[in-house]
Amino acid sequence: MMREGAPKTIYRKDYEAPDFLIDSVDLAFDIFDGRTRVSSKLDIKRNGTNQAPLVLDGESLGIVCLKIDGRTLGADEYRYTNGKLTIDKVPDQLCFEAEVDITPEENTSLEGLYRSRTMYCTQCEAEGYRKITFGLDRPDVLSTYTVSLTADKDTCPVLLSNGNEVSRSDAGDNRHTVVWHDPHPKPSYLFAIVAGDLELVSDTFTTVSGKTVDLRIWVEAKDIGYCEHAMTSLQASMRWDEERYGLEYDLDLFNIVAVDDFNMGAMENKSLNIFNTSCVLAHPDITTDLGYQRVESVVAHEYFHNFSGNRVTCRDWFQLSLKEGFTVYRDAEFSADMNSRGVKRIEDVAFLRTHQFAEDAGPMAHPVRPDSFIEISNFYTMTVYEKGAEVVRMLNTLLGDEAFYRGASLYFERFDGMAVTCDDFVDAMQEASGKDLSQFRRWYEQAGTPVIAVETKFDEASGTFDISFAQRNPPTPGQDNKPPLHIPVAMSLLVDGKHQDLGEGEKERVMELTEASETVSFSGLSKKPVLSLLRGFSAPVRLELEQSRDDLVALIGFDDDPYVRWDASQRLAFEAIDEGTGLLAPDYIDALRRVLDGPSEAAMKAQLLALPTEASIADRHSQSGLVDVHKIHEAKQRVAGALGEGLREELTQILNKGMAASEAYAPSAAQIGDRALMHTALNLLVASDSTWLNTAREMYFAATNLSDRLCAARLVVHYGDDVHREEVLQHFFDRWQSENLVVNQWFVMQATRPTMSTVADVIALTEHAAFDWRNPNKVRSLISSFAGANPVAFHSTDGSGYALLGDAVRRLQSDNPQIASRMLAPLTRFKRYAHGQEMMRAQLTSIAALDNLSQDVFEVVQRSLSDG
Ligand code: B3K
Ligand code: ZN
Repeated sequence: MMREGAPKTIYRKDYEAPDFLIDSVDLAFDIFDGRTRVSSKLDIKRNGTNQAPLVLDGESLGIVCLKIDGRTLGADEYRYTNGKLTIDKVPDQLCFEAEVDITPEENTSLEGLYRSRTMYCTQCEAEGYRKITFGLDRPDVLSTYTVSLTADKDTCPVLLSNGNEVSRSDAGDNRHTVVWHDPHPKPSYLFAIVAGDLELVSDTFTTVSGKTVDLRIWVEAKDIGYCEHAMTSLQASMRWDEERYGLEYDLDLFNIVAVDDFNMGAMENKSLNIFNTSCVLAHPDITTDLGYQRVESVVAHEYFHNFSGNRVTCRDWFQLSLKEGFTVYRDAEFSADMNSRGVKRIEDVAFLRTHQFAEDAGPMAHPVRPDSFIEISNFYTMTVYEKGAEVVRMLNTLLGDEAFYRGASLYFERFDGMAVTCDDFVDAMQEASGKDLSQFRRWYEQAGTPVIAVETKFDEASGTFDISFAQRNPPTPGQDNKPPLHIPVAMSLLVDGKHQDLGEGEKERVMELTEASETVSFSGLSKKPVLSLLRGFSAPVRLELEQSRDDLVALIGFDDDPYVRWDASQRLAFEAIDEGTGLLAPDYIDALRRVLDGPSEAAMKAQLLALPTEASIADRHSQSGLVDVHKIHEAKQRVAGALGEGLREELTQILNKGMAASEAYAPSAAQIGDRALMHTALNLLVASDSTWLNTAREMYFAATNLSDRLCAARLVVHYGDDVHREEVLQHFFDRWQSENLVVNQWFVMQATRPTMSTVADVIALTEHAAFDWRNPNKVRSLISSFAGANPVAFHSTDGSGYALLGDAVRRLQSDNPQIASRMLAPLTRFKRYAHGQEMMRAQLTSIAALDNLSQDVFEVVQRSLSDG
């Protein structure tokens, strides 16, 4: 269902404290097949002195009865329109009661209370609570909740809500009731219930002070064998938050429920986290290495929200990055500690630079703390999450660990149980460190990716090296002129492969840029140094820095910063790809050969060897002109082939060693690195000579885990002949059709085949029995990976790829506005492309003309069409 009423822009500057607060909420759910009755009782008090009417949020609720202080309201005593219930004259303190009917079975938006396969579950963030019952559905109204659930004993044996179980009783008629109470006041967006037929995997965690916490993971019976990794990840997260931030879990029970139909990855409801099955289930047969790491990081992310988000929450949704940016930073540091720190950083930087930079350069660009929105669901973005995490990382870099953790502790103590702002967070950091962060706050206000142009000069006679920096902040929609930001730039200097002493024994220095242009000098150098700049990717900026091929080769070989090494190898790859012939300079091949022969860990070798994604090449090209995706694809394939050819011996060795490995599968950092390197090797070899597809086919049939199986299958499906492609696709489906998550990968592999005929294949697959428009994972696997990760097919010259996406959005947009709106992203950046702009625009225009347009899709389409 769409929101009622015309789309309305909401501005951050218009924030006002609520007119009323709710101390406690009593809810009773009476769940029947086809109808759920929700009874609520709210203890409301006026907040302040104005005599404003009581206005409660509530969307599409079937009112059965409303009462104030025990008296039933007549129909003339309230108005219920456009999602608001208004009662004009109310006392300063009152007990409001409502009985409403809702129909979770018909809720296709997957927001509010809905049904997924064998269970009922809720998703309230950001504004789903109002689809369940009346309330003040805003994050700055915190209440304690008591929740009673009544349902059929056979179909809903498990009844869960937040907090602790208080009682269970027989309700007659084969029904039962369970009552829950959560002692921690919380906003409505953290409320949750689950009712269904679920099985349990349980374990415990003993906190630092010796308290035993019950950990329960609830899944459908068929998935009971897939919970171990999530459980270990949860325990590791709980320990990490104690050790790193001094945060000890605050209840005796922590639940995770796995749900198959879910709009995003997971949700941090207080003590009742609800997860997309794709982010919690794991087993070598159904989960890739990346999948294992994703489960670990999402479990940690949601757990970490218990403090950064739940105990200290957001005052309003403009502050979303307060909880999301900080929590992404926390989970990234956790994953870095659990796996390879350098490789984790490279993966995150690659993602940010490719996807967040593109968002920041497109029509949806917005500050980490947005100034306005129509639909808040559209602002769960890479800017709010990933760039927001970079902003917190920069604070850590500027303050140093000690002051940063003091600032974090001050923040958690001072604002415990409160709903606060990004400024409150920076205030705590500033107070704890004594550092002036006034200019730094611009990172929250200014959209767009800063560009730093760097020039260097070496004076041989005096041994002086000057580095000058010029900072530009390009215009974004609604922000034309922006003052300079406070940017930490970590650097070091190498001479003959050695990091130089920059004074007082320091080998790395963090420079703090604050001006539009500035210069630093280093003297006493015996030779012109090689500059190692933006170490650790110390700020989310684009660097314009010319370095010679020799310098880049030296950085790959000798720098001790994984990001700088990787960036240097990417730059050599970019040059080779842009050059276009597929003839590779020997220094590039030699540099990579030395990497492969050298001591780096396997995962790092794989990163250094891997060519940039087509999306990141496109982003780079978009800086200086229009993007030609077909040309990029061909040029990259040629370079891949030449690399495979040039390194054939080394790659063959890696592959043979990998295929002979007999260790039992483990998602350990070491094994994951070995497999990544082997897969990169096979990819390059196949690009160089298609007879390697025979090896891929062998690997497919011999594989004992999904990572190997999928790497091999993908190669055969993408590059093999029709016979082998069909053979592998059929075999894969026959073997794994009962595993939803594996079938999703089967869709992805077909949707990303880089050829124009994929358009027809994807259209045909939407009719496949295993496809389901109502399941977001299926839609993402088939449609979003086609549009987002297959530029060659999506940008088919006849426009059929755009039409496919346009049709999918038109089909979904009123049933599930959130998914439809997210899916649209690849069409919104039409201005970047050399071809197809008009056809992309036509799709957007036709979506804009729909008469039942959801406000989610409306906002994205409108911003895209009015850009520039
Ligand atoms: N906080 C949720 C995201 C909710 C998205 C609502 N449209 C998951 C997370 O970031 O942890
Ligand atoms: Zn989050």
